[in-house]
Amino acid sequence: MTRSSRNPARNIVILTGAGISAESGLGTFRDAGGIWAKFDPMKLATPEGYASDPDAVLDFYSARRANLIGARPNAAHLALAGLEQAWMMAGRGEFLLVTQNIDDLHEQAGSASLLHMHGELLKTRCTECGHVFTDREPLTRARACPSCGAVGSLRPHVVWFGEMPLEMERIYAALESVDLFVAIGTSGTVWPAAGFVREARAAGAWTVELTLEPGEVSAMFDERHDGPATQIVPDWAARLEAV
Ligand code: BV8
Repeated sequence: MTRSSRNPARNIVILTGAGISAESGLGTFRDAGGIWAKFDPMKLATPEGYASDPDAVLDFYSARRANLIGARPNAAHLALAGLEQAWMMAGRGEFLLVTQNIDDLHEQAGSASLLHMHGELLKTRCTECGHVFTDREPLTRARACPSCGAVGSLRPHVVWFGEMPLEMERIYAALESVDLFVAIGTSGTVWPAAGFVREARAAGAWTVELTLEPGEVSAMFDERHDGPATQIVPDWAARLEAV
């Protein structure tokens, strides 16, 4: 199959990163003033960090969880939810939204065919029994697991550095038959997500990147659009719906 933006795409995979939520007031990671500029990810987003100072890690995620409670989806999130509905109504093919983000703004916007490869900030996991539950409360070591009753075993249900991202088989299966791969608001810094564009190209897909500025794998994309997500994503989605 020739790689061309002209083939009306059937199977689409969209990968989003922190940049799509930036205009909803949630911090990115590597932009100036980003989260990792203020906090050391190796101390706060690794199993080793959690083992050596659980209270510091639980406080870090509790603060991000509190910050998320008031956040709302922006025009870019809403445009992707609208594109998914149009795609499914037209019976065009498969639609999968893979997000690296741990916020719930895609859900709030109405996205349904969605998976969080790095977990979810509003979910908590028990390290004793593995129970995962929706949780908007601050995380502390004093809390007990609602399932097994263990105390001091709760952690955020997010994927830390060195941990296996979630639903990788489902993602790689989708990338094997993708016609159109779109990365939105991600710097292409974190693996294995940064390598998805390579899998998509190997499947013969047309690849598009929509971010504020080029990132670490931008050269691998067939097509790029620079700008704030709330401006470039709705325009891009509207053009795609019209194809
Ligand atoms: C793993 C959850 C084994 C926690 C996060 C090669 C292969 C495999 C692994 C590695 C490898 N090399 C190195 C590794 C290890 C590591 C890694 O990638 N390290 C990096 C730092 C080099 N990877 C891992 O440990 C992963 N696990 O590898 O397991 C394995 C191997 C193979 C296959 C399976 C398993 C686990 C990584 C997950 C870590 N957890 N988050 C938390 O959030 O606290 S990662 C964290 O950074 C975020 O979740 C986010 O996903 C990620 C990437 O950040 P971005 O989303 O891209 O955000 P960033 O700030 O970087 O960029 C913002 C972008 O937005 C920019 O492009 C900017 O221009 C743009 N932007 C800004 N404003 C706007 C905008 N765009 C549009 N509009 C705007 N307004």
